[in-house]
Amino acid sequence: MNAAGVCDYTRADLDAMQNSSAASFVTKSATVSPREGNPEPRYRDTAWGSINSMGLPNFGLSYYLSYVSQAQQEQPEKTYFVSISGFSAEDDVALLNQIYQSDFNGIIELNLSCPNVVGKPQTGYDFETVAHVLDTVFAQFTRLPLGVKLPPYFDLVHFDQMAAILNRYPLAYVNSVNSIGNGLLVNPHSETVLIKPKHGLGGIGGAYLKPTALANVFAFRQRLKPEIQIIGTGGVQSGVDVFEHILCGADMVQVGTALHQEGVAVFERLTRELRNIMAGKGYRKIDDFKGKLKTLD
Ligand code: RRO
Repeated sequence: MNAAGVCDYTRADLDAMQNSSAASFVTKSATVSPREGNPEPRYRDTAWGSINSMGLPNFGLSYYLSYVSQAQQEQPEKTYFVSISGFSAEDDVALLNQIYQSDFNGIIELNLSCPNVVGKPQTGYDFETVAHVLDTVFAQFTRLPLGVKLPPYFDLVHFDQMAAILNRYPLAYVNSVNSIGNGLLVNPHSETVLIKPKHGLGGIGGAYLKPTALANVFAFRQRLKPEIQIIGTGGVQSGVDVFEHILCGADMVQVGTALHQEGVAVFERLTRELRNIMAGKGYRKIDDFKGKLKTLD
């Protein structure tokens, strides 16, 4: 499926996802009120990936709920994801109230890792706030499955600490990872940055991100209780990348930068390439290799 933020902003994007061979889709992270986001240019692809500082542009949660409501009627066998991104626990409660008052019957993704709203730190790096948000959310909202989108972590102690917090809640899943926040890509010819907001700093996706994403999927699979599933996101450009994410423990895989670069045809290609890898190895089902990465010790 798509990673939140890619091919999920406008009705045309969502139509393309709905008509693609992706198993599901997630809508752009939404706030209560529509947001224009940061000034353009705010997204650039490069040979190795992408940089973005979109700044959470979205048409407001009700826009996405009404789109999904119709999609649910068209393809009821499909499971849909709606992503929300409040700026506080109170915001998240308001967003969840809105979802619970609608006819939405899919999965909620709570984005704890938007790196691009100036003055708003990434919640996922503030462990006390993560616990406070999840305490608040799960005190009131347990009917619909809810997962969290996390930023990448880079320290084993942080994996331990975050997993210990996440294991306290009835989370449906953890999605690792969001973009690496506040990287900088430079054009050496023009001697300029590539995007306008934040003096050029932005979230890094694509091939640059894969080793970090795989490490996060693998480290969380070792630490999270088995009921919490894992969505692997980051650097998925080929069937081999999908295979590696699943080998590290991903139950599902999302595509961001490659979807932006290639369009929804990417899903058929990735599926075909994954099937070929599995056939070559004699694997008949995902469970034959999921989470079975071997270590050298
Ligand atoms: O909109 C964005 O700038 C954005 C978001 Br909400 C996010 O979660 N991750 C990202 O790379 N960009």
